[in-house]
Amino acid sequence: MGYYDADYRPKDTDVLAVFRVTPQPGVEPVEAAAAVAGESSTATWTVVWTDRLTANTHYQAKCYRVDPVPGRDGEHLAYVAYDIDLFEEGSIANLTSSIIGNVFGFKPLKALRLEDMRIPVAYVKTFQGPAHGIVTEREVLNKFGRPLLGATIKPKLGLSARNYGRVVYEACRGGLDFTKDDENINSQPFMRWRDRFLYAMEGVNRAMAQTGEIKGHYLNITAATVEDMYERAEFAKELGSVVVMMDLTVGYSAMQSMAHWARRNSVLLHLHRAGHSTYTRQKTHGVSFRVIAKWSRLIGVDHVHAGTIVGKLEGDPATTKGFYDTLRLGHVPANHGNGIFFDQDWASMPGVLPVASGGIHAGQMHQLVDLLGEDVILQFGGGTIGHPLGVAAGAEANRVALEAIIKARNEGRNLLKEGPDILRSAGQRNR
Ligand code: CAP
Ligand code: MG
Repeated sequence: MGYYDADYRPKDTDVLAVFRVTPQPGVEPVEAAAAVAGESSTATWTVVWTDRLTANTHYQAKCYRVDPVPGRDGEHLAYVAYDIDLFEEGSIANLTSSIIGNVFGFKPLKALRLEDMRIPVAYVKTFQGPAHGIVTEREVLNKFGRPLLGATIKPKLGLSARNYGRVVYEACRGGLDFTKDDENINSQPFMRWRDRFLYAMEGVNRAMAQTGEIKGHYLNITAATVEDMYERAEFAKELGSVVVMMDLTVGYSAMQSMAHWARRNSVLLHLHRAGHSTYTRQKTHGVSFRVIAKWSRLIGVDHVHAGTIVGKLEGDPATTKGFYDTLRLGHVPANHGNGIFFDQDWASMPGVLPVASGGIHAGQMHQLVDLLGEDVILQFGGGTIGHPLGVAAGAEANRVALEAIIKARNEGRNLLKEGPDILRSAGQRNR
């Protein structure tokens, strides 16, 4: 029906996608791949009379290449090109309704994974991108040449607002740049959102006065409705917060609304990728996080969680490097080793600060800085609040470890070899 065309040469303005397709037994890979192209663009399950009423075939997505995956029985990589006319300008909801709308439940497929996308410059330019970006954020915070440090307040749920504010204060005065609400802290009976905002900001303000540094607490504005989210964001701004936070669970349109709000109000916007593993983790089905990273940059968040390599959560170094490059570089070259299938030109769209978080601590600082670089936020929740000498001591340990590692790095020393020794000597000096 025209959805497979091996001679098609993608145009510079086409949106490209690569899917890992595992057809059902007996289904030809090319047939399955063409079905993916059809279902994610114009097709229904049969030929319809009205097909002939559309002006021309450029509305049909084209699968232009299908490659077997070496060593992975039954898996194929299918490359699909979509004409830019198929998408509404500046709408992730519309883009995703096409690309991942129906096709993942398709019967001829045993499994399907969206591995990567190339967003053409013409379409990139219809999105606002990060409200601030890495350079502006550093200027706002007056912090340069090192990763930023944060901590998620723990336990996740159950603290009263006043105790919560105490932890914010201790962590910020001890040396962190940010503290953070957890993904599932919204407005529960044990701590309503206004109380949390008031006590957290009191902690931030006291720590700023004491240290002379700019500090922030990511106030999670995630709520049942976008109207509630606006109300919470406005209150955060009124209290002088430099940053607000939302969870991926709020959905693409709510995230785009909040990104517009953040830009209009000059407040940094942090995105916690809560829920992503339900569809990013399986290697043959779902959506790669690298695609979510691209959508997040288009949406216009300033921070997004992007994995750690070390720590309690799953992640391998090459793939994680691919996520970080996708978020930070202006032009991302294709690199199959890192899971990046296409060159991506961001057309000067500012970068997003990746956040490394999940079971990490000061003892891994040399690995974290070496693997993730300086434009990153390192977040230690348990790794700050679990310190045997208290919250402020935990924060200080992280700050001292980071500064020791940055100093060694600036002196050109090998962190991965020397890491623990550098930390030990910094610790002794500190004592
Ligand atoms: C980390 C964390 C974050 C995860 C998110 C948690 O706490 O608050 O939500 O790191 O994962 O609830 O586990 P700790 P990711 O610092 O105490 O481990 O960054 O991969 O999205
Ligand atoms: Mg959390």
